[in-house]
Amino acid sequence: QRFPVVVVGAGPAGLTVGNVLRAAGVDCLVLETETREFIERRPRAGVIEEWAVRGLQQRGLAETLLERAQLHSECEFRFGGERFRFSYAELTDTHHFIYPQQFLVTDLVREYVDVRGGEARFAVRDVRLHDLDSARPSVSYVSAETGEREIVECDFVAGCDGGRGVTRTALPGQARISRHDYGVGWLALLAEAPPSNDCVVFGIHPNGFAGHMARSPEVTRYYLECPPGDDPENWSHERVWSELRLRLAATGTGPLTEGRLIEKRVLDMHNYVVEPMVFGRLFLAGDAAHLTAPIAAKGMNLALHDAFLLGDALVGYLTGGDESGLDGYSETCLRRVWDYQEFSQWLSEVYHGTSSGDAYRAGTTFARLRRLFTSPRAAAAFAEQYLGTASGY
Ligand code: RFL
Repeated sequence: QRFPVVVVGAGPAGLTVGNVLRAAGVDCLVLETETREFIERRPRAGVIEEWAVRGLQQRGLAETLLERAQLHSECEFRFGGERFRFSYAELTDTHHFIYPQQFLVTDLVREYVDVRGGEARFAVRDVRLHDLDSARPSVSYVSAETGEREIVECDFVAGCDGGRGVTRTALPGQARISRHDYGVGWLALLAEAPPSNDCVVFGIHPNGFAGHMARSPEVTRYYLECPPGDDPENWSHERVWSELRLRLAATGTGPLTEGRLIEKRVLDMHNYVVEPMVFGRLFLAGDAAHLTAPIAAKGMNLALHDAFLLGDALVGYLTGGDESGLDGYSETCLRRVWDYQEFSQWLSEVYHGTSSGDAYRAGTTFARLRRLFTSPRAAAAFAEQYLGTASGY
């Protein structure tokens, strides 16, 4: 079997690359270790920046999203018992779109397989990459149907298999992986409860950060800072809701709408960046190349940015022999990646400084927060980074 492109991983990155290729008539094969049903139900991200929505729209991939997503134009910081609204849409002329990741994945799979006729194999096992530094690389996997190892030859491999995939491990020793560990954990929760506020809320409290993010009219994501590696079982229903009430309390706010917790897991906050994102015929995209902890809600947005560039670059080369997109791919992606990494680090200090137990860090955290609400220029700079609208990436 032979395909011009094998895409490893059917997340937002891999499926977007697949769709861009199919729209240009380029054949590709998407390999995914999970079943289609599983990826269509896996809840993760939910905040998409407007430029990314427009990128999907330009590629015919945002029809359902535009019908169903909620548009947000403000967020709210709560600290010192007070609430502070931050109207970022006024400052940037752009919005956040709230659309659960599994809905986007569902739309992208449907479009790729059912509408554009793309090939995909789900529930494959033991994916391996071969001869990446040659002009004829190949990918092999164990098929779910036959239990046999299948080999697919190709011209390019798109490594879109996320933070726990295999494509990154195929990089040679000279690839640099920079890591940053924030030294904190977040208890990530999904509650079967309508949102308790009309926008995202960031609670900055001596007990630790708390976050509130709408996902849909029925489901809300909450976060609670906790020690890294903490056991989710340490967090009973009562403890979760009483900590959320405490850390998100502010004058003038209503009570939280509580509900059954349908997801409760501890995420250790750490980031990494792989440089370059290319080795021979392997091009990494999304979490396979760089992880940003959900601190700034950036991961899926970066995955889409890479996928737009990689999809377009592969089409340019495979349909017209234009090498420029592929040549500049890694450098162009990494500019936005590093910018978002820096923002994530800045925001992490805002969220976690107060609870660090270090009075100096708590003092500087409050200075950062106050500046957002007293200096229009600082507010504009924050909004630009929060929405990813800066030019010159
Ligand atoms: P994905 O989505 O992980 O997709 C990779 C796919 O590859 C499959 N796979 C393999 N396939 C073949 N062979 C292998 N060996 C394979 N190994 C794995 C996996 O099953 C999967 O289907 O990566 P991609 O496409 O790069 O997309 C990245 C995003 O998923 C990620 O950055 C975001 O979810 C991060 N994130 C958020 N990002 C945002 O932009 N906004 C948010 O609000 C936001 N909230 C979040 C988040 C991540 C979270 N978690 C669970 C870490 C909230 C949470 C709780």
